[in-house]
Amino acid sequence: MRVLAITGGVGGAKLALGLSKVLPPEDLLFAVNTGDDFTHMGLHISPDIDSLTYALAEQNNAELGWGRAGETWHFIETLDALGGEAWFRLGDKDLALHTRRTELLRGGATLTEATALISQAMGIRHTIAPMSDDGVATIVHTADGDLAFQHYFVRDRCEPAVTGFSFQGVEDATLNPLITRWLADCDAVIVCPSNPFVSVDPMLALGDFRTQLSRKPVIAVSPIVGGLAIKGPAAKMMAELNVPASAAAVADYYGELLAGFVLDATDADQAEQIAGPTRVTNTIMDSLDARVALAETCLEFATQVANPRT
Ligand code: FO1
Repeated sequence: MRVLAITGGVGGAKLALGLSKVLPPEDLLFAVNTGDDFTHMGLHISPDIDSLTYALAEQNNAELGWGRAGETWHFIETLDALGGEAWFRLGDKDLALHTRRTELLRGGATLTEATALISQAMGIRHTIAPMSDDGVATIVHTADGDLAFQHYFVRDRCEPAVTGFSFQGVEDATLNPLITRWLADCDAVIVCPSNPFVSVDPMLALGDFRTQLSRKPVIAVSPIVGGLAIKGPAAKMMAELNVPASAAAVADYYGELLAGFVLDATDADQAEQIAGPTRVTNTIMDSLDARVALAETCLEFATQVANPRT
């Protein structure tokens, strides 16, 4: 089965690793959000590409939930001592990745090409496709004004109450042709358990991606379990947007995009509230085995719902 996996940062990257253990590179492409990207200290930072890269290389920093394992912080601590901007913590090894990506981009490589070279250097066989090689910047609208994503997420620790989001540049950005080509002849699409608003929506806003997706069986895994996001501000955002922080509300939010929805056993009682096929299983990916088991369940479920959508 050929699959397109749509993912953002940390939560989605866990399932991504599970899928990479079950499907070979010729049957699995990752489409990853780049709305979190920004230029910081002159470096092009792509946080969700970083999270997916480190996850697939099994080098992710499990304690932090982002960044690289076995990190040291001499650069950022020295920068801080010199009065530099240290709110966005760049580990010493992580800094090398951002430097290498920036160098490649300055040399004329696309983000897709730079990502492929870095993936190769890290021994990753699967292809990571940035959602676009054009710049798209997620803007967080809050009661106190607009914030660049990393200012909201890291500098202000997701504290401001959100009123909405916009994706600067999305109207002029082109969906990565790698994704368009893959989608044309893949069998199913899996939306990994990422934040619907700031990890998945930026992609769905690109070009005719929604239309392309409507021709394929799309299943999503709930990023909300027991009213909480496994990681990140999704539940808080939902409360601030007056959307119940529940698995059923996420299914409802995605609406007719989905042919099926996977939710955690904790929320089994919500399954009957959800229109369309559901699969109740363990979605807490606290081990590699759990990541692989959920990946296998998703593939099985995708096969089950993969009737051609008229
Ligand atoms: N997240 C934090 O909460 N604090 C940080 O200092 C931080 C630094 C950082 C550096 C590189 C990188 O790729 C990601 C980093 N993140 C940090 C995570 C990042 O803000 C989020 O992973 C995404 O933007 C949301 O998924």
